Formats: sequence, structure tokens, C-alpha cells
Amino acid sequence: MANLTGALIGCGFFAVNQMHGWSDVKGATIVAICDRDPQRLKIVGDQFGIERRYSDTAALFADGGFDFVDIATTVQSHRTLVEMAAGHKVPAICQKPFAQTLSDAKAMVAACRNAGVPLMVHENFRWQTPIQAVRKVLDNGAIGTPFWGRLSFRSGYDVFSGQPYLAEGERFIIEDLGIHTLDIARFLLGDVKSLTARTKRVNPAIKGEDVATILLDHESGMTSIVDVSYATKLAVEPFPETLVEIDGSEGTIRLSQGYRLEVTNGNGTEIIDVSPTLLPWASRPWHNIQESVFAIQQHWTDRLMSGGETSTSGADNLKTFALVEAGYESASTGRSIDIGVLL
Ligand code: NAD
Ligand code: 89Y
Repeated sequence: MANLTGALIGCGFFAVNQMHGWSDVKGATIVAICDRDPQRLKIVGDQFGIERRYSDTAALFADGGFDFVDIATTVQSHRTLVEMAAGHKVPAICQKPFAQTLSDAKAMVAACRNAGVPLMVHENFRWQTPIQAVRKVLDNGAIGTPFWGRLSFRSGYDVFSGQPYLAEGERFIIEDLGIHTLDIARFLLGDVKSLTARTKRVNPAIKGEDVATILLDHESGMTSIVDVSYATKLAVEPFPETLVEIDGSEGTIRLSQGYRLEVTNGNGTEIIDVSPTLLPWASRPWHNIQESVFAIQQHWTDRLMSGGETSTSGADNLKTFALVEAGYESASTGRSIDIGVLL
């Protein structure tokens, strides 16, 4: 089958990883790029040898000549761009956070469904090697039936130097990073019935919250905690590792710092190194995220060719996004939020 062709919209900080990822993906090639900032357009166009360059998305879609778009802009433009793709019947990948509000996200899913085009959210953290390894242990039944979990991301890494807009929004850690951790909770432990959250801002130089502690009641009856912080200074900086603890009827899983996976059950304890591969274009400590960018883009390409639904389709991501909305609502009201009511 011929290679699929794609157009990338948004040539900023993170898009460089996506472009490297596309260079490694089998079955897809980026043939056009678009950014309203001429400098970013030139930097990415020159780095990846892309001739077709656009400063305006309307002109990009009008010219066409690609099988999908990869939207790597920040959240403000996501709804407009996804609806534009749907209007041109072009399948779309959209970066997280999917939308500014849950009602926008629902409208985006509806637009693509009505147009009959696939929509995937670039929710890559569940594609990280260590997270996939935990999923495999659960699937093998090594710890029996899980009854408790903790998904933890605590760091003091300076994310603001590369992504200055993160310091400026009313919302920060749940919308930017916790969204991934909540998605991992769903991926490993199943969908969520209700949620209770508490947030705090520790860093006085930013506008939004940089600490969140979230209690999840899963539909299965199990309980988990998602705790995230960018105000945690540790002896060894763990960015960008998500640490996982899961207790089951027959044993336990511990994914600890340094990509160390420990599985304990009646047979004893097995310790597995689940370090991500350092791809040739990747750099530490980002390599864990960078490898997952390649993995999710390969998954999209395979599914677009076979016609199957992606793991993080727009419809699936509504259930993660609802947890973000619920997190802010719970933190501001002090109440537990019923997720079913939001969906
Ligand atoms: P950025 O500001 O560096 O880049 C965004 C680019 O999009 C800019 O160059 C801007 O000019 C361009 N742009 C914005 N609106 C546009 C429009 N309507 N038409 C054309 N160009 C437009 O932002 P970033 O840090 O690269 O983040 C982009 C997205 O990636 C964000 O949503 C962020 O949350 C997400 N992100 C995801 C991960 C991950 O692991 N999945 C990691 C980092 C960032
Ligand atoms: O934007 C964020 C993301 O999606 O992963 C890490 C990050 O770059 C900073 O929190």
C-alpha cells in the first residue's frame, strides 16, 4: 500500500518531536507544514526538508493533497482546526489538551463523526514503554484483581522555559500534565465513576495550580489516587516519569524511579528494567515521552490504513477530558463529581 501523506499544523516546541516521530513511522510521510509564525515555519521546514509551507490553515486545506492532518498547536485553536479538518473530510490528530471545554470537545467529536473521518487525540503517555509494561503485567493476571492504585508524577523540573505559556494560564497542572496521569489511570484501571480533587499553587511566579491530589472511584469498584506536582524538589529529579503502584488480590506492581518495575506475587518478586529506548534523535530526560510520540503516530498510521479505531480516539478522550473538568470543579466546590453526568 502507498504511504499515507500528512500535513502538520503548528511548528512549535513540541512539534519538532512529532516531526522526528513521523520520520521514523513506517507508512506515513509529512508533505506540508503550516504555522502562522514565519520563523517557526522556516526552522521546521528547513530542519525536515519540507517544501510545502503555509502560514494560513485555510490555504493549506484549500490546496489539500494529504490524507490526514496532525494538529500540534496549543489548545486555543484546537476546535477551529479539528472542525476545519472535518469540513474538508480530512482525518485528524489533535494534541492534548483536546479542547478548552468539555462541550467544545463533544462538538469536535460530533463534527468528525458526522463527516465520517477518524479523530485521534495525541494522548501519548499511555504509549510510554513503562506504562505499556504495567498494562502487560495486569493483562497476564500476575497480581490477580486490582483493588487499589496510585499514579504519581512529582517533579521540580522547569517546564516553563520551554513552554512559557504554562505559567500564564488560569489552569496549569491538571490541564497540562495531570490530563496524562488521569488517562493512564483510565488505561490501567478502567473508567471512572466519580472524582474528588484538591489543588494548590506553590510557585508564586505562575498563575495556575501546580499541585493536585485526586481520588478516583473506578467503575470496577476499585479506588486510585492521581497525585501530580511541579513544586516537588527531590534528590534525583524524576521528570518525566510517572510512578505506579497497584495492589491486587494476588500481588503488587511497583513502577519506581529509574524505570524499575517490580512484580510481587506467590511466586516471589520479579524486577524488570522497563527503560524506554533512546531513539537517535531523542535527548534525556525527554526520551520516554519522545519514544511514545513515535509509538502513537505509528499506531495512528496502522489504524488509518486498516480502518480500525485508535486507542485514544476523540470519543475515548472525552472520558479523560471529563476527569480534567471534574478535577477543577471538585477543587473549587469541595464536592465529589459524578463523571457520568458530565458525559
Ligand atoms: P508552542 O506555542 O511552542 O507551539 C505552537 C505553535 O502553533 C506555534 O508555533 C504557533 O505559532 C502555532 N499556531 C498556533 N495557532 C495556530 C494556527 N491557528 N495556525 C497556525 N499555527 C498556529 O506550543 P507547544 O509547547 O509546542 O505545545 C503545542 C501543544 O502540544 C500543546 O497543546 C501542548 O499541551 C502539547 N504538548 C504535548 C506534549 C505531549 O507529550 N503530548 C508535550 C508538550 C506539549
Ligand atoms: O506539556 C506537557 C506534556 O504534555 O508533557 C510534559 C509537558 O511538556 C510539561 O508538563
